[in-house]
Amino acid sequence: MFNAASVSSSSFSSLSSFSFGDSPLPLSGYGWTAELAEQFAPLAEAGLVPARIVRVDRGQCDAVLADPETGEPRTVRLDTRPVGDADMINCPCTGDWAAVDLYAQPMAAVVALLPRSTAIIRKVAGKRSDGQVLAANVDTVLIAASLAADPDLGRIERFLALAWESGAEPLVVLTKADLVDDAEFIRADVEAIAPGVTVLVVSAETDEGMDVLRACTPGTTAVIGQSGVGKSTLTNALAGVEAMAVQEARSVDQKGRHTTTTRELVLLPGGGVLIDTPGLREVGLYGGEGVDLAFADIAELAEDCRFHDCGHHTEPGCAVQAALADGTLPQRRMDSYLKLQRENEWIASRSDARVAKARLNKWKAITKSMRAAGGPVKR
Ligand SMILES: Nc1nc2c(ncn2[C@@H]2O[C@H](COP(=O)(O)OP(=O)(O)OP(=O)(O)O)[C@@H](O)[C@H]2O)c(=O)[nH]1
Ligand SMILES: [Mg+2]
Ligand SMILES: [Zn+2]
Repeated sequence: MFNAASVSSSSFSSLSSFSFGDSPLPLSGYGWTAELAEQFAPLAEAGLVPARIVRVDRGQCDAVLADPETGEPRTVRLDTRPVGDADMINCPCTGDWAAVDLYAQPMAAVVALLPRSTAIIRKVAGKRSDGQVLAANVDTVLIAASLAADPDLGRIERFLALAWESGAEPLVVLTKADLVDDAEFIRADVEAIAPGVTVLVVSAETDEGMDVLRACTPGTTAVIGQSGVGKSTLTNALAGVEAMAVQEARSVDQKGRHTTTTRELVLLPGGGVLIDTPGLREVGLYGGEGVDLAFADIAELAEDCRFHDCGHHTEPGCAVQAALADGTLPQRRMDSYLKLQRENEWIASRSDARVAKARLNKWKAITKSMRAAGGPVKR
């Protein structure tokens, strides 16, 4: 662990002469770029150093930064409390780029986060409408589903909407190919519900398809999916080390045991990093365009509807209804689309309500303080 207090101030004087614009960038293996360095420049001038968060715990995190003495990446423990009381969406998350104050007391601390290029955000479980960030600054969202069970197409569609919404590129990986004979059929079924998305068949057990997968994961990849589908096994296979604990062999129907409990970023030997995540039971959508991107086939059909604002119900000349009637668009997929769309509308209405309420509270606070000060209250 890095202990800021034990490092003499002279060793940090080299920081000012440490240019991230130079090549090679010390954290480039973790995704640091010249653009990020440019964005970070004012913070560097203020004496802060950049670090990538690899794991978050309560009030603290592990992050990788360039050792001020050697320039080599090293993992340090940081206090996240200075930024921790932000709302759930803005609090530090695995994959975030942080600005670190190495001299903070009682320990080195994250004092700011760089704006995220992408973020996987789901609605938290239950009736609340808050969002939770699963991973930040991700280039590829790897959706893992097991071939050992019947593919749950609706769930994969939901994951795809979540992935598209993040701004990253989705990739579907069907795992445990060694356990089935008809992987190709299942792959075709999944491909049909994932327009524009690559669907791979792999086995971490036999190494089938793993080379292709390796080639598909440059930059930052986040693995999401249900518990037990083999996310951590894939992570270990790609990382080439036992970075993550995997589930002990168990019967397939034994539910409710999650092996991975934290989101963790690991370095891949061929370049890039991978974020393993705990199994997702509830995957609520948090609004946005993700659904339309995941159902691009329906959007494309809708372009041929006679009416521009067709609701695809009983309108004459509806191309979507025609596709449902002739079977080119399965009713199951249409129902799935409508369900996710309704969910998004609910979230949107809740978010608007939340924003309106926040505004109202702010107004109340202002008028209250003005009254207290005896000033005029304008309406
Ligand atoms: N036969 C076979 N078993 C696999 C394969 N990949 C994973 N498994 C097994 O599937 C089980 C679950 O694997 P994990 O990697 O722990 O699953 P996970 O998705 O990380 O699960 P959570 O951390 O709970 O979300 C383990 O017993 C693995 O050994 C595979 O390619 N073939
Ligand atoms: Mg796991
Ligand atoms: Zn229509």
